[in-house]
Amino acid sequence: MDAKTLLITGFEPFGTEDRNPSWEAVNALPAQIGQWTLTKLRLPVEYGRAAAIAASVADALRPDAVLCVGLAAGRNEVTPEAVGLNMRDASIADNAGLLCAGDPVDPNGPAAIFSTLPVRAMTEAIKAQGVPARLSYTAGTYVCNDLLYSLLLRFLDTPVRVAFIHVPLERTLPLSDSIRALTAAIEAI
Ligand code: PCA
Repeated sequence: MDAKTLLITGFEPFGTEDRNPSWEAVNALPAQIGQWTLTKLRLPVEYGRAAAIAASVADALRPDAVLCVGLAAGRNEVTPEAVGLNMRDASIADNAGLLCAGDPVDPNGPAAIFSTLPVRAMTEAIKAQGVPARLSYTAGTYVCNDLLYSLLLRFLDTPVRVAFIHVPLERTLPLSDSIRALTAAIEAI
């Protein structure tokens, strides 16, 4: 099996939560999963800046794939995301205080871009581990979607494939299940 490089990102805490299970789960992963060597990156919950940091690390690392992970507080399943949307719209500001109401991520970009990793197979692999999962058709319109859309646009027509997985709160799904889900998803890439 060919050795492959994965850039995997999680987010710092935001809103009313003082921990973000996306980073806690990413940080707990081993350095190697199957054929994948992982580089882990913790991102700020800021429109634009999270994607700029991830893109600059990816430019230096030249990974085969970028897998971003975030918290979806209202969900009780692990949800790989099928699509990134060209919209910023949320009732809460980002961690830099920026509030967005229907703004584009990129005024010149397409309305939406499909994920370029096999999100359906990743969803099935998570379910096969006994962890609740569902393929999601919206990553929301906050910073997670901003990151997904920006990276999909940045690496469109390049060999670098991109996807995003939302995990629930730790009081909804134990962190150990989110860690198992991410491991299964990476093995399914
Ligand atoms: N979840 C937020 C942003 C950071 C995170 O972990 C979201 O779903 O947009």
